[in-house]
Amino acid sequence: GLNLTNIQGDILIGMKKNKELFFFFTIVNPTLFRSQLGSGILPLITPTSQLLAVDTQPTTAVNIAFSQRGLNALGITDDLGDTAFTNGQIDNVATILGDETSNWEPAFAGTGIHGVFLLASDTIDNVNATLSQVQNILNGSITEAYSLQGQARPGDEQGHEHFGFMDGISNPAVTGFSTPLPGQQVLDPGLFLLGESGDLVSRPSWAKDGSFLAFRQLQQRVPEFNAFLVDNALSNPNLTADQNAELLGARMMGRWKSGAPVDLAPTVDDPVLAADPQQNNNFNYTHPGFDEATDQTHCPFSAHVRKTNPRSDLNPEDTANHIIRAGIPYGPEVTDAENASNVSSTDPSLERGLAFVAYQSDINNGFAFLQQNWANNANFIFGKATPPGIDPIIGTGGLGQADVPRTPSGLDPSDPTRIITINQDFVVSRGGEYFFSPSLSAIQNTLSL
Ligand code: N7H
Repeated sequence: GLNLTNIQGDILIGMKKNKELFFFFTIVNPTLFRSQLGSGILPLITPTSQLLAVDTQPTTAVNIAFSQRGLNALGITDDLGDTAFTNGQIDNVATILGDETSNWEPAFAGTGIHGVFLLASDTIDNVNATLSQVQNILNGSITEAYSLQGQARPGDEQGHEHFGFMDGISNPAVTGFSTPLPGQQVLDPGLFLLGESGDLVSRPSWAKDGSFLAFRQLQQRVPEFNAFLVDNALSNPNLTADQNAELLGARMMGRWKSGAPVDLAPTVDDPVLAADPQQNNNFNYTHPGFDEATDQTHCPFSAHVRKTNPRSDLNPEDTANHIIRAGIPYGPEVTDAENASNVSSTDPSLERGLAFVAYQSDINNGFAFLQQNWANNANFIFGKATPPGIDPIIGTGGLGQADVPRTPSGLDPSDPTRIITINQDFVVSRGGEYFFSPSLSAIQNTLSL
Protein backbone atom coordinates (compact mmCIF):
# COMPACT_ATOMS: atom_id res chain seq x y z
CA GLY A 1 0.00 0.00 0.00
CA LEU A 2 0.90 3.66 -0.10
CA ASN A 3 2.65 5.52 2.71
CA LEU A 4 -0.34 7.62 3.72
CA THR A 5 1.42 9.36 6.59
CA ASN A 6 3.94 10.72 4.07
CA ILE A 7 1.62 11.92 1.27
CA GLN A 8 0.02 15.36 1.63
CA GLY A 9 -3.72 15.03 2.24
CA ASP A 10 -5.13 17.07 -0.61
CA ILE A 11 -3.69 14.84 -3.34
CA LEU A 12 -5.60 11.57 -3.10
CA ILE A 13 -8.62 12.50 -1.02
CA GLY A 14 -9.00 16.30 -1.00
CA MET A 15 -9.36 18.48 2.06
CA LYS A 16 -13.14 18.67 1.58
CA LYS A 17 -13.79 21.65 3.82
CA ASN A 18 -16.22 24.47 3.12
CA LYS A 19 -13.52 27.17 3.21
CA GLU A 20 -10.13 26.91 1.58
CA LEU A 21 -7.59 29.69 1.25
CA PHE A 22 -4.91 29.57 -1.43
CA PHE A 23 -2.11 31.75 -0.04
CA PHE A 24 0.59 32.34 -2.66
CA PHE A 25 3.91 33.48 -1.26
CA THR A 26 7.36 34.77 -2.17
CA ILE A 27 10.35 33.47 -0.20
CA VAL A 28 12.39 36.52 0.81
CA ASN A 29 14.75 34.84 3.29
CA PRO A 30 15.56 31.30 2.11
CA THR A 31 17.79 30.36 5.05
CA LEU A 32 15.27 31.40 7.67
CA PHE A 33 12.43 29.85 5.64
CA ARG A 34 14.22 26.50 5.45
CA SER A 35 14.89 26.34 9.15
CA GLN A 36 11.34 27.33 10.11
CA LEU A 37 9.82 24.95 7.56
CA GLY A 38 11.19 21.84 9.22
CA SER A 39 10.85 22.91 12.83
CA GLY A 40 7.57 24.79 12.78
CA ILE A 41 5.57 24.21 9.61
CA LEU A 42 6.07 20.47 9.11
CA PRO A 43 4.05 19.55 12.25
CA LEU A 44 1.11 21.54 10.80
CA ILE A 45 1.12 19.74 7.43
CA THR A 46 -1.84 17.39 7.08
CA PRO A 47 -1.02 13.96 5.61
CA THR A 48 -3.56 11.73 3.88
CA SER A 49 -3.83 9.45 6.92
CA GLN A 50 -5.24 12.28 9.07
CA LEU A 51 -8.05 13.03 6.64
CA LEU A 52 -9.33 9.46 6.44
CA ALA A 53 -11.34 9.55 9.67
CA VAL A 54 -13.36 12.44 11.07
CA ASP A 55 -11.83 12.15 14.54
CA THR A 56 -8.26 12.63 13.26
CA GLN A 57 -9.05 15.60 11.02
CA PRO A 58 -7.42 18.82 12.21
CA THR A 59 -9.53 21.97 12.70
CA THR A 60 -7.60 23.49 9.80
CA ALA A 61 -5.91 21.23 7.27
CA VAL A 62 -2.65 22.61 5.86
CA ASN A 63 -0.80 21.63 2.68
CA ILE A 64 2.13 23.34 0.95
CA ALA A 65 3.46 23.24 -2.60
CA PHE A 66 6.32 24.96 -4.45
CA SER A 67 6.76 26.36 -7.94
CA GLN A 68 10.01 25.80 -9.84
CA ARG A 69 10.93 29.40 -8.95
CA GLY A 70 10.36 28.51 -5.31
CA LEU A 71 12.64 25.48 -5.50
CA ASN A 72 15.23 27.68 -7.21
CA ALA A 73 14.94 30.23 -4.41
CA LEU A 74 15.64 27.45 -1.91
CA GLY A 75 18.70 26.36 -3.87
CA ILE A 76 17.19 23.02 -4.91
CA THR A 77 18.72 22.27 -8.30
CA ASP A 78 17.41 18.75 -8.98
CA ASP A 79 15.34 18.36 -12.14
CA LEU A 80 11.93 16.90 -11.20
CA GLY A 81 11.47 15.63 -14.75
CA ASP A 82 8.42 17.66 -15.80
CA THR A 83 9.03 20.38 -18.39
CA ALA A 84 5.67 22.06 -17.81
CA PHE A 85 6.51 22.45 -14.11
CA THR A 86 10.05 23.62 -14.86
CA ASN A 87 8.94 26.28 -17.33
CA GLY A 88 5.93 27.42 -15.31
CA GLN A 89 2.33 27.84 -16.41
CA ILE A 90 2.94 31.22 -18.08
CA ASP A 91 5.04 29.34 -20.65
CA ASN A 92 1.91 27.33 -21.62
CA VAL A 93 -0.35 30.33 -21.75
CA ALA A 94 -1.18 30.74 -25.42
CA THR A 95 -0.03 27.68 -27.34
CA ILE A 96 -1.07 24.97 -24.93
CA LEU A 97 -3.91 26.46 -22.92
CA GLY A 98 -5.33 29.04 -25.31
CA ASP A 99 -5.55 31.70 -22.59
CA GLU A 100 -5.42 35.40 -23.23
CA THR A 101 -2.58 36.73 -21.08
CA SER A 102 -4.39 40.05 -20.73
CA ASN A 103 -6.96 38.27 -18.56
CA TRP A 104 -4.29 36.88 -16.23
CA GLU A 105 -4.09 38.04 -12.67
CA PRO A 106 -0.81 40.02 -12.62
CA ALA A 107 0.61 37.88 -9.79
CA PHE A 108 0.38 34.74 -11.97
CA ALA A 109 2.00 36.52 -14.92
CA GLY A 110 4.86 37.78 -12.73
CA THR A 111 7.81 36.05 -11.11
CA GLY A 112 6.92 36.32 -7.42
CA ILE A 113 4.97 33.12 -6.81
CA HIS A 114 7.33 30.67 -5.09
CA GLY A 115 4.77 28.53 -3.37
CA VAL A 116 1.26 28.18 -2.06
CA PHE A 117 -0.27 27.25 1.27
CA LEU A 118 -3.64 25.49 1.07
CA LEU A 119 -5.54 26.14 4.32
CA ALA A 120 -8.92 24.43 4.69
CA SER A 121 -11.43 24.57 7.50
CA ASP A 122 -15.12 25.03 8.37
CA THR A 123 -14.79 28.77 8.98
CA ILE A 124 -12.77 31.66 7.57
CA ASP A 125 -11.84 32.60 11.16
CA ASN A 126 -10.15 29.22 11.59
CA VAL A 127 -8.36 29.62 8.26
CA ASN A 128 -7.14 33.10 9.19
CA ALA A 129 -6.01 31.95 12.63
CA THR A 130 -3.92 29.20 11.04
CA LEU A 131 -2.53 31.65 8.47
CA SER A 132 -1.39 33.92 11.32
CA GLN A 133 0.21 30.95 13.03
CA VAL A 134 2.05 30.04 9.79
CA GLN A 135 3.22 33.62 9.31
CA ASN A 136 4.42 33.86 12.91
CA ILE A 137 6.42 30.66 12.50
CA LEU A 138 7.92 31.81 9.22
CA ASN A 139 8.84 35.06 10.91
CA GLY A 140 9.09 37.34 7.87
CA SER A 141 10.82 34.83 5.61
CA ILE A 142 7.88 34.97 3.16
CA THR A 143 5.66 37.73 1.83
CA GLU A 144 2.20 37.42 0.32
CA ALA A 145 2.22 37.40 -3.49
CA TYR A 146 -1.50 36.83 -3.95
CA SER A 147 -4.34 34.96 -2.29
CA LEU A 148 -7.68 33.51 -3.30
CA GLN A 149 -10.37 32.58 -0.77
CA GLY A 150 -12.33 29.53 -1.87
CA GLN A 151 -15.68 28.73 -0.34
CA ALA A 152 -18.45 26.23 -0.86
CA ARG A 153 -21.70 27.77 -2.05
CA PRO A 154 -24.43 28.27 0.58
CA GLY A 155 -27.41 26.11 1.51
CA ASP A 156 -28.68 23.65 -1.06
CA GLU A 157 -25.98 24.77 -3.48
CA GLN A 158 -23.23 23.29 -1.30
CA GLY A 159 -21.07 21.00 -3.45
CA HIS A 160 -22.33 22.70 -6.63
CA GLU A 161 -20.10 25.00 -8.64
CA HIS A 162 -21.31 28.46 -9.69
CA PHE A 163 -23.17 27.36 -12.84
CA GLY A 164 -25.22 25.19 -10.47
CA PHE A 165 -23.81 21.74 -11.29
CA MET A 166 -22.85 19.23 -8.61
CA ASP A 167 -19.07 18.82 -8.78
CA GLY A 168 -16.57 16.35 -7.38
CA ILE A 169 -18.50 13.22 -8.34
CA SER A 170 -16.03 11.61 -10.71
CA ASN A 171 -12.40 11.11 -9.76
CA PRO A 172 -10.32 8.03 -10.58
CA ALA A 173 -9.74 5.29 -8.00
CA VAL A 174 -6.09 4.58 -7.18
CA THR A 175 -4.68 1.06 -6.91
CA GLY A 176 -3.64 0.30 -3.36
CA PHE A 177 -5.62 3.20 -1.94
CA SER A 178 -9.30 3.35 -2.89
CA THR A 179 -12.02 0.75 -3.31
CA PRO A 180 -13.57 1.55 -6.69
CA LEU A 181 -17.24 2.45 -6.97
CA PRO A 182 -19.14 1.00 -9.93
CA GLY A 183 -17.91 2.66 -13.13
CA GLN A 184 -14.87 4.21 -11.50
CA GLN A 185 -11.65 3.57 -13.41
CA VAL A 186 -8.82 2.15 -11.30
CA LEU A 187 -5.43 3.62 -12.14
CA ASP A 188 -1.80 3.18 -11.09
CA PRO A 189 -0.69 5.39 -8.20
CA GLY A 190 2.23 6.51 -10.39
CA LEU A 191 -0.18 8.53 -12.52
CA PHE A 192 -0.61 10.87 -9.57
CA LEU A 193 2.38 10.27 -7.30
CA LEU A 194 5.99 10.55 -8.46
CA GLY A 195 8.11 7.44 -8.07
CA GLU A 196 5.15 5.11 -7.57
CA SER A 197 4.26 2.20 -9.81
CA GLY A 198 3.22 3.54 -13.23
CA ASP A 199 5.43 6.65 -13.10
CA LEU A 200 7.90 6.00 -15.92
CA VAL A 201 10.01 9.14 -15.54
CA SER A 202 13.31 9.17 -13.68
CA ARG A 203 13.07 11.40 -10.59
CA PRO A 204 15.32 12.40 -7.71
CA SER A 205 14.58 9.96 -4.89
CA TRP A 206 13.30 12.69 -2.55
CA ALA A 207 10.51 13.52 -5.01
CA LYS A 208 8.81 10.17 -4.39
CA ASP A 209 5.21 10.47 -3.18
CA GLY A 210 4.99 14.09 -4.25
CA SER A 211 2.55 15.26 -6.93
CA PHE A 212 2.28 18.15 -9.39
CA LEU A 213 -0.53 20.55 -8.57
CA ALA A 214 -1.95 22.50 -11.51
CA PHE A 215 -3.72 25.55 -10.11
CA ARG A 216 -6.10 27.66 -12.22
CA GLN A 217 -8.28 30.62 -11.28
CA LEU A 218 -11.20 30.08 -13.67
CA GLN A 219 -13.72 32.89 -13.65
CA GLN A 220 -17.32 31.87 -14.40
CA ARG A 221 -19.70 34.27 -16.10
CA VAL A 222 -22.86 32.87 -14.58
CA PRO A 223 -25.55 35.39 -15.68
CA GLU A 224 -24.28 35.10 -19.27
CA PHE A 225 -24.33 31.29 -19.07
CA ASN A 226 -27.89 31.27 -17.73
CA ALA A 227 -29.08 33.71 -20.40
CA PHE A 228 -27.44 31.63 -23.11
CA LEU A 229 -29.35 28.52 -21.99
CA VAL A 230 -32.65 30.41 -22.03
CA ASP A 231 -31.97 31.99 -25.43
CA ASN A 232 -30.96 28.67 -26.99
CA ALA A 233 -33.32 26.35 -25.12
CA LEU A 234 -33.97 23.04 -26.88
CA SER A 235 -37.41 22.24 -28.25
CA ASN A 236 -38.52 18.95 -26.72
CA PRO A 237 -42.34 19.25 -26.94
CA ASN A 238 -42.80 17.31 -23.70
CA LEU A 239 -40.78 19.82 -21.68
CA THR A 240 -41.48 23.34 -20.47
CA ALA A 241 -39.29 26.22 -21.68
CA ASP A 242 -37.36 26.15 -18.38
CA GLN A 243 -36.82 22.41 -18.67
CA ASN A 244 -35.61 22.84 -22.26
CA ALA A 245 -33.06 25.40 -21.06
CA GLU A 246 -31.94 23.01 -18.28
CA LEU A 247 -31.68 20.23 -20.86
CA LEU A 248 -29.28 22.27 -23.01
CA GLY A 249 -27.09 22.96 -19.97
CA ALA A 250 -27.12 19.30 -19.00
CA ARG A 251 -26.08 18.29 -22.52
CA MET A 252 -23.24 20.82 -22.57
CA MET A 253 -22.00 19.41 -19.25
CA GLY A 254 -22.86 15.70 -19.61
CA ARG A 255 -24.51 15.82 -16.19
CA TRP A 256 -27.63 17.48 -14.83
CA LYS A 257 -27.26 20.09 -12.11
CA SER A 258 -28.19 17.33 -9.66
CA GLY A 259 -25.15 15.35 -10.88
CA ALA A 260 -27.17 12.67 -12.71
CA PRO A 261 -25.22 11.61 -15.82
CA VAL A 262 -26.92 12.45 -19.11
CA ASP A 263 -25.70 9.11 -20.47
CA LEU A 264 -28.08 7.38 -18.04
CA ALA A 265 -30.75 10.11 -17.79
CA PRO A 266 -30.86 11.57 -21.31
CA THR A 267 -34.04 13.64 -21.28
CA VAL A 268 -35.16 14.16 -17.68
CA ASP A 269 -33.17 14.70 -14.51
CA ASP A 270 -33.03 11.83 -12.01
CA PRO A 271 -32.13 13.14 -8.52
CA VAL A 272 -32.28 9.66 -6.97
CA LEU A 273 -29.71 8.37 -9.45
CA ALA A 274 -27.64 11.53 -8.89
CA ALA A 275 -27.42 10.93 -5.14
CA ASP A 276 -26.48 7.25 -5.37
CA PRO A 277 -22.70 6.74 -5.46
CA GLN A 278 -23.26 3.15 -6.59
CA GLN A 279 -24.94 4.46 -9.76
CA ASN A 280 -23.92 8.05 -10.50
CA ASN A 281 -20.59 7.11 -12.07
CA ASN A 282 -21.65 3.81 -13.54
CA PHE A 283 -21.73 4.68 -17.24
CA ASN A 284 -19.33 4.54 -20.17
CA TYR A 285 -21.35 5.89 -23.15
CA THR A 286 -22.15 2.42 -24.55
CA HIS A 287 -25.66 0.96 -24.67
CA PRO A 288 -27.01 -2.30 -26.10
CA GLY A 289 -27.61 -2.02 -29.84
CA PHE A 290 -26.10 1.46 -29.85
CA ASP A 291 -23.58 2.79 -32.41
CA GLU A 292 -21.11 4.78 -30.34
CA ALA A 293 -19.71 6.52 -33.45
CA THR A 294 -23.01 8.06 -34.53
CA ASP A 295 -25.54 7.99 -31.70
CA GLN A 296 -25.80 11.13 -29.55
CA THR A 297 -29.29 10.48 -28.20
CA HIS A 298 -27.74 9.89 -24.78
CA CYS A 299 -24.62 12.01 -24.16
CA PRO A 300 -23.30 14.44 -26.80
CA PHE A 301 -19.71 13.77 -27.93
CA SER A 302 -18.94 17.40 -27.02
CA ALA A 303 -20.17 17.27 -23.41
CA HIS A 304 -17.57 18.59 -20.93
CA VAL A 305 -17.34 15.35 -18.93
CA ARG A 306 -17.01 13.29 -22.13
CA LYS A 307 -14.35 15.54 -23.71
CA THR A 308 -12.28 15.43 -20.52
CA ASN A 309 -12.80 11.71 -19.76
CA PRO A 310 -13.92 9.83 -22.87
CA ARG A 311 -14.24 6.45 -21.11
CA SER A 312 -15.11 3.72 -23.67
CA ASP A 313 -14.81 6.14 -26.61
CA LEU A 314 -11.12 5.26 -26.50
CA ASN A 315 -10.51 1.57 -26.95
CA PRO A 316 -8.67 0.37 -24.94
CA GLU A 317 -9.69 2.88 -22.30
CA ASP A 318 -7.06 5.57 -21.75
CA THR A 319 -4.79 4.90 -18.79
CA ALA A 320 -2.32 7.78 -19.24
CA ASN A 321 -4.29 11.02 -19.28
CA HIS A 322 -6.03 11.47 -15.96
CA ILE A 323 -6.14 13.98 -13.14
CA ILE A 324 -7.47 14.02 -9.59
CA ARG A 325 -9.57 17.16 -9.16
CA ALA A 326 -9.68 18.97 -5.82
CA GLY A 327 -10.97 22.47 -6.59
CA ILE A 328 -13.47 24.65 -4.75
CA PRO A 329 -15.64 27.60 -5.85
CA TYR A 330 -14.55 31.16 -5.05
CA GLY A 331 -16.44 34.43 -4.97
CA PRO A 332 -19.95 35.49 -3.98
CA GLU A 333 -23.34 34.42 -5.26
CA VAL A 334 -24.79 36.19 -8.30
CA THR A 335 -26.48 39.45 -7.27
CA ASP A 336 -30.04 40.46 -8.21
CA ALA A 337 -28.63 43.24 -10.39
CA GLU A 338 -26.47 40.79 -12.35
CA ASN A 339 -29.39 38.43 -12.76
CA ALA A 340 -31.64 41.23 -13.99
CA SER A 341 -29.09 42.45 -16.55
CA ASN A 342 -27.77 39.00 -17.61
CA VAL A 343 -24.27 40.47 -17.34
CA SER A 344 -21.52 39.76 -14.80
CA SER A 345 -20.53 42.78 -12.74
CA THR A 346 -17.11 44.28 -13.45
CA ASP A 347 -16.69 44.89 -9.69
CA PRO A 348 -13.65 42.72 -8.82
CA SER A 349 -15.19 41.86 -5.44
CA LEU A 350 -18.04 40.14 -7.30
CA GLU A 351 -15.80 37.94 -9.44
CA ARG A 352 -16.72 34.27 -9.01
CA GLY A 353 -15.50 31.01 -10.41
CA LEU A 354 -13.62 27.85 -9.69
CA ALA A 355 -10.30 27.63 -7.85
CA PHE A 356 -9.33 24.66 -9.99
CA VAL A 357 -6.82 22.15 -8.59
CA ALA A 358 -5.63 19.09 -10.52
CA TYR A 359 -3.04 16.55 -9.31
CA GLN A 360 -0.96 14.36 -11.63
CA SER A 361 2.59 13.03 -11.90
CA ASP A 362 3.05 14.50 -15.39
CA ILE A 363 1.42 17.83 -16.26
CA ASN A 364 1.88 17.34 -20.02
CA ASN A 365 -0.06 14.07 -19.77
CA GLY A 366 -2.53 15.41 -17.22
CA PHE A 367 -4.12 18.86 -16.96
CA ALA A 368 -2.30 20.40 -19.95
CA PHE A 369 -3.11 17.39 -22.13
CA LEU A 370 -6.80 17.42 -21.24
CA GLN A 371 -7.05 21.15 -21.93
CA GLN A 372 -5.03 21.22 -25.17
CA ASN A 373 -5.53 17.86 -26.86
CA TRP A 374 -9.07 17.11 -25.78
CA ALA A 375 -11.05 20.19 -24.66
CA ASN A 376 -9.49 22.60 -27.18
CA ASN A 377 -9.41 20.11 -30.07
CA ALA A 378 -12.55 20.38 -32.23
CA ASN A 379 -11.94 16.95 -33.79
CA PHE A 380 -11.73 15.12 -30.49
CA ILE A 381 -13.35 12.63 -29.73
CA PHE A 382 -11.86 11.16 -32.94
CA GLY A 383 -13.70 8.78 -35.24
CA LYS A 384 -17.20 10.16 -34.71
CA ALA A 385 -19.66 10.67 -37.55
CA THR A 386 -19.99 14.36 -36.62
CA PRO A 387 -16.93 16.29 -35.35
CA PRO A 388 -17.75 17.22 -31.74
CA GLY A 389 -16.25 20.73 -31.69
CA ILE A 390 -14.35 22.20 -28.75
CA ASP A 391 -15.56 21.79 -25.16
CA PRO A 392 -18.60 24.10 -24.74
CA ILE A 393 -17.62 24.91 -21.14
CA ILE A 394 -13.81 25.20 -21.06
CA GLY A 395 -12.70 24.91 -24.70
CA THR A 396 -10.71 27.73 -26.28
CA GLY A 397 -9.48 28.22 -29.82
CA GLY A 398 -5.88 27.67 -28.81
CA LEU A 399 -2.94 29.87 -29.81
CA GLY A 400 -4.24 32.63 -27.61
CA GLN A 401 -7.58 32.75 -29.38
CA ALA A 402 -9.60 32.44 -26.22
CA ASP A 403 -12.61 34.12 -27.75
CA VAL A 404 -13.08 32.18 -30.99
CA PRO A 405 -16.66 30.89 -31.11
CA ARG A 406 -17.24 27.36 -29.87
CA THR A 407 -19.30 25.31 -32.30
CA PRO A 408 -20.22 22.05 -30.59
CA SER A 409 -22.48 19.61 -32.39
CA GLY A 410 -24.68 16.99 -30.81
CA LEU A 411 -26.30 19.27 -28.26
CA ASP A 412 -29.73 19.06 -29.90
CA PRO A 413 -30.92 15.45 -29.64
CA SER A 414 -33.50 16.01 -32.38
CA ASP A 415 -30.75 17.04 -34.86
CA PRO A 416 -27.27 15.92 -33.77
CA THR A 417 -25.56 17.61 -36.73
CA ARG A 418 -27.01 20.98 -35.70
CA ILE A 419 -24.30 23.30 -34.41
CA ILE A 420 -25.21 25.65 -31.60
CA THR A 421 -22.73 28.49 -31.87
CA ILE A 422 -21.38 29.90 -28.62
CA ASN A 423 -19.96 33.37 -29.27
CA GLN A 424 -18.81 34.17 -25.76
CA ASP A 425 -16.70 32.65 -23.02
CA PHE A 426 -18.54 31.46 -19.93
CA VAL A 427 -15.23 30.45 -18.35
CA VAL A 428 -12.35 32.94 -18.46
CA SER A 429 -8.91 31.87 -17.32
CA ARG A 430 -7.40 34.34 -14.88
CA GLY A 431 -4.19 32.33 -14.90
CA GLY A 432 -2.45 30.04 -12.49
CA GLU A 433 0.78 28.23 -11.79
CA TYR A 434 2.19 24.72 -11.64
CA PHE A 435 3.41 23.53 -8.24
CA PHE A 436 5.05 20.48 -6.69
CA SER A 437 3.38 19.14 -3.56
CA PRO A 438 6.23 17.26 -1.80
CA SER A 439 5.98 14.36 0.63
CA LEU A 440 6.37 15.10 4.33
CA SER A 441 9.75 13.34 4.36
CA ALA A 442 10.94 15.55 1.48
CA ILE A 443 9.87 18.62 3.45
CA GLN A 444 11.82 17.32 6.44
CA ASN A 445 14.97 16.03 4.76
CA THR A 446 15.39 18.00 1.54
CA LEU A 447 13.48 21.29 1.70
CA SER A 448 14.38 22.18 5.30
CA LEU A 449 17.81 22.81 6.74
FE1 N7H B 1 -14.60 20.03 -15.21
N1 N7H B 1 -18.62 22.46 -14.12
O1 N7H B 1 -19.11 22.54 -13.06
O2 N7H B 1 -19.06 23.02 -15.12
N2 N7H B 1 -16.41 19.48 -14.46
N3 N7H B 1 -15.06 21.98 -14.93
N4 N7H B 1 -12.71 20.57 -15.79
N5 N7H B 1 -14.05 18.08 -15.30
C1 N7H B 1 -16.82 18.20 -14.24
O3 N7H B 1 -18.07 14.43 -12.71
C2 N7H B 1 -16.26 22.50 -14.53
C3 N7H B 1 -12.23 21.83 -15.90
C4 N7H B 1 -12.83 17.59 -15.74
O4 N7H B 1 -14.69 11.61 -15.06
C5 N7H B 1 -18.16 18.20 -13.78
O5 N7H B 1 -17.35 15.21 -10.80
C6 N7H B 1 -16.16 23.95 -14.47
C7 N7H B 1 -10.90 21.82 -16.44
C8 N7H B 1 -12.80 16.15 -15.62
O6 N7H B 1 -16.54 11.85 -16.17
C9 N7H B 1 -18.57 19.50 -13.72
C10 N7H B 1 -14.89 24.27 -14.83
C11 N7H B 1 -10.59 20.49 -16.66
C12 N7H B 1 -14.04 15.78 -15.10
C13 N7H B 1 -17.44 20.32 -14.14
C14 N7H B 1 -14.21 23.03 -15.13
C15 N7H B 1 -11.74 19.72 -16.22
C16 N7H B 1 -14.79 17.01 -14.92
C17 N7H B 1 -19.01 16.98 -13.43
C18 N7H B 1 -14.23 25.60 -14.97
C19 N7H B 1 -9.33 19.89 -17.21
C20 N7H B 1 -14.50 14.35 -14.79
C21 N7H B 1 -18.80 16.58 -11.98
C22 N7H B 1 -14.69 26.69 -14.41
C23 N7H B 1 -8.58 20.46 -18.12
C24 N7H B 1 -15.15 13.72 -15.98
C25 N7H B 1 -18.01 15.30 -11.83
C26 N7H B 1 -15.49 12.27 -15.71
C27 N7H B 1 -16.08 17.05 -14.42
C28 N7H B 1 -17.41 21.72 -14.26
C29 N7H B 1 -12.91 22.98 -15.53
C30 N7H B 1 -11.79 18.34 -16.24
C31 N7H B 1 -19.96 19.91 -13.27
C32 N7H B 1 -17.22 24.95 -14.07
C33 N7H B 1 -10.04 23.06 -16.70
C34 N7H B 1 -11.64 15.22 -15.97
